[in-house]
Amino acid sequence: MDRKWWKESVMYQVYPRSFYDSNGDGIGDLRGILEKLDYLQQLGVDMVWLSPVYKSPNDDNGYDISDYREIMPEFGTLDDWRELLDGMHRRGMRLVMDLVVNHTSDEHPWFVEARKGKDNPCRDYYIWRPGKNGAEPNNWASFFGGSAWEYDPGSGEYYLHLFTRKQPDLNWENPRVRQEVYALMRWWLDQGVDGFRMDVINMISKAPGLPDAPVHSSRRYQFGGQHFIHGPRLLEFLDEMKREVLCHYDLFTVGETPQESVATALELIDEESGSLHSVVQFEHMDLDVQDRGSVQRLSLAPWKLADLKETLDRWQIGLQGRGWNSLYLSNHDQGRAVSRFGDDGAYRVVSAKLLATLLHLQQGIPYIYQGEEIGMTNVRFESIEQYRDVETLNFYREAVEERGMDPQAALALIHAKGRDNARTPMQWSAGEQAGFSQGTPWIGVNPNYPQINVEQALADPDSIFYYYQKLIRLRREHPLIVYGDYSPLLVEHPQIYAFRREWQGERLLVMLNFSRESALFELPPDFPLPESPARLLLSNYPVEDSAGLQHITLRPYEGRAYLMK
Ligand code: TEU
Ligand code: CA
Repeated sequence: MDRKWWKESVMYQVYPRSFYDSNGDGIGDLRGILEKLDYLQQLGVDMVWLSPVYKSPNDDNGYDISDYREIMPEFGTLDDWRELLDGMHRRGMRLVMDLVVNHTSDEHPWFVEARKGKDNPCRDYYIWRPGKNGAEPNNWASFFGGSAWEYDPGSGEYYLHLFTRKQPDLNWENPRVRQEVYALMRWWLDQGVDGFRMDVINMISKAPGLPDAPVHSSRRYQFGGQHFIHGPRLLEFLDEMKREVLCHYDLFTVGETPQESVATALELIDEESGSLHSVVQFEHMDLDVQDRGSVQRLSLAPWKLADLKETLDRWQIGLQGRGWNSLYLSNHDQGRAVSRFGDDGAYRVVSAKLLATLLHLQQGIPYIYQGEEIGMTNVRFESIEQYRDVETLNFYREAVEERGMDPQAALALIHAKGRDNARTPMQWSAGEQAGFSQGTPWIGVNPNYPQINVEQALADPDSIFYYYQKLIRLRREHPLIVYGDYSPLLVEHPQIYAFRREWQGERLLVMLNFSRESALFELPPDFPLPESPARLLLSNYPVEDSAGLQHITLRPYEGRAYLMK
């Protein structure tokens, strides 16, 4: 495995709309991020992934782009963006932009043209089909409810949209579309961008004939993923993108790839033959979903530690020596990590630190989602009117109004899994609107902001923020943490997640108690004892005992890391 700058990096994801509002219109913006760069530098992050900032009608909060070379007016201007990029570079940080090219907005000029008629030159930039037996061309469901097809009366045909009807899928079979995408990628790279996070990039190749999906639910529309996830020409398209664009720049590329397995992901990111550097995989994000094959993410089943260990260990071992993991427990599409995988009540602080320890001491790039570094939690708005996310609003309408689900039951699922959990404003202080805006924020602030905010965190030496800062610093000081081989320990233990890292004679022993009860860590008999006493590198509790490693009683959500030769 070659040493690379991106392998040694920690990623911070900014969701601009909710990060910091510099002009009091209630919407986060680029100048707001610029004002907070010193905060990010203090945390110590190396790369910043910016969720989309391009011109958009915001049907899906920027993941519906109407001009790839313009900044969304409410976020600012291209000059603001250039100032932000320059501010990051001057602080030794790199900027990763969000590349959304599986689909555009229906207000993109390409689609406005395409919709004018069947012989418009832009018509086959998108995927149009006549209906079948008076209905949609096939039975695919959209991720955001209803059919994946929208009827266009003007031409009497339907167009495909895997997401909302305002996000028409681009037709990657059309070489002109691919060249347009490569040109816009070069345009941003020539502005100085250091990488791309590629939105659902494994969905760009659809099966020929767009066949029906098998009926596996009583729903009218079925999940058609087998016909558009990791499709027949995906590798060809990405290989062409690599030849045409990626190999000409020193950049980091990560594909957002739902439903990829270790084996299929390696086709995309194998260091020898792949086209991308890493993928954001979803297996651990599906551990608490009722029907894992379904399109409906908003369902709830309790997750089990054994499954989390099995899943993440499989990705650690499966990619080892061949590809590079992206390590995350939350982002703008998921509930808050401490609420979902930790304990956002009595053990919020220690469990948030425990989760950070897991992500930052495995092999891969750790992702910090804005607010995760201060232990921000899920929100529980009382009424659906307080929610903004199109996925949530469509789910609520379909579940309650069409399927008769009890509104409280629907809200309970939204409280647990809704994407707005991650999109309430960043909590900067205990002041008005959590210091996010002088105006009225586009979405309500989480009522716990007086207790959970950056100002409090920076004033508390024992805060989650400083624990993240220490983790990031340790990664910089110990190549063992970045490059060390991974081996799981205590695989069967019901409470403890433990593993070992090894590199050039050094070893790191990590033990994490994922439970509210204490747990006894016992060193496996075949674990080679260190020649010299192990050194406690990090812990989320004060640790007095200097007893050996053989038997350690871990307190609720206690995590420790020992360094040894
Ligand atoms: O998310 C795609 C994605 O993760 C879906 O496969 C997921 O199942 C979906 O969010 C429904 O739960 C990316 C972006 O991260 C997301 O914000 C966008 O809404 C989506 O693509 C469309 O661009
Ligand atoms: Ca603003």
